[in-house]
Amino acid sequence: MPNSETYTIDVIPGDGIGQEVVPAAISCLDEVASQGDFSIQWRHRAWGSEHYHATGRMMPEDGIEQLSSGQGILLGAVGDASIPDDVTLWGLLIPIRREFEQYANLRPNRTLPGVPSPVGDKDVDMVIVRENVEGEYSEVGGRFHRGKPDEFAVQDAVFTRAGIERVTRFASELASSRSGRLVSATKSNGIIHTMPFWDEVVQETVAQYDGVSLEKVLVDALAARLVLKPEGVDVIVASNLFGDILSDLAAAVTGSIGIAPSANLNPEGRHPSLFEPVHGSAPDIAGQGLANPVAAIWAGAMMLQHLGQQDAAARLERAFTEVLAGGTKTADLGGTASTESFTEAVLTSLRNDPS
Ligand code: GGG
Repeated sequence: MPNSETYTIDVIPGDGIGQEVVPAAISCLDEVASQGDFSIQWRHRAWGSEHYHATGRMMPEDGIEQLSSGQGILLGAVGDASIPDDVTLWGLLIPIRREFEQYANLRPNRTLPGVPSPVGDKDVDMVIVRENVEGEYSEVGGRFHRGKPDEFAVQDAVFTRAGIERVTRFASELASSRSGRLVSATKSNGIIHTMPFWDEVVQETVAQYDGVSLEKVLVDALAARLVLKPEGVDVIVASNLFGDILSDLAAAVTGSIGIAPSANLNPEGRHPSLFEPVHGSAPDIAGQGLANPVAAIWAGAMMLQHLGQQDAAARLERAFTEVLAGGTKTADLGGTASTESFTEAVLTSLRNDPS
């Protein structure tokens, strides 16, 4: 993609610390853009829980239509104690993922210099590919006999052949560009319909990729392995729920959920993709300047990569890595830096990067 391009990006800081980490990411992205001779036109969307209290909706009725003309979306966090979590998530993030067919949720996890793992000296460099639009996150089901002693709830997971195939193709291509090793998270010993189907379709799909080996691992055993022996795990393909849980776990193993980014990709480029930190709104620390902006900045770097600005993405990753390695860290990593002072340090590092 040529330089001197202007990208139109929708920005939804959302709730809690989203309001703090997104401005931090924007200032780093603007800086790296000015150095790379491209620019970003931000379309600010004040959507989220405050919007819900004012209008009864997390985003306007035509929110998806408004976003559809942009080239990407940068999101902070959703979740507020005053609104049920299913309302916040299903009112904003999940419809965006689904309407824009962002079926591949890429979640990298890497040990960074200066960031110790809470479970000892680990050398982690893995990517979790989370199926992002179906599976356990399903609207099929219901609550019955409400308020009665025999009340019950049913939730049906929905797995489609096409859905499993496309995310597995994505993960296989990624594995092929890395070590060639792909792990599939399953639970086909206990979940007797959907998970054997998942295993079968994953296996058939991976077989089409020469040089990609497949290891099928029960998700509980995989969780233990990510804590005890994460070295050697490279690319993981997982269902919506398993991928969500494993990626928080992997983030914690590499030091903090405050450093984990994610890209919700529509790989065919028919719709905008969405970039966000893995973490949520963290109401316990919101508004205090304590939030770690690394995950949001790193998500911004993933957005640049997706837009074809590889050099700028690499500069940005180098900058926050250098700052962490130099010992400037927020409280979640045992440091004393505020969101603002950490971001200033990244901006200084960017300005001093001669390349
Ligand atoms: N950074 C976006 C955010 O707030 N995520 C919180 C969350 O609970 N997400 C659930 C999910 O990704 O399925």
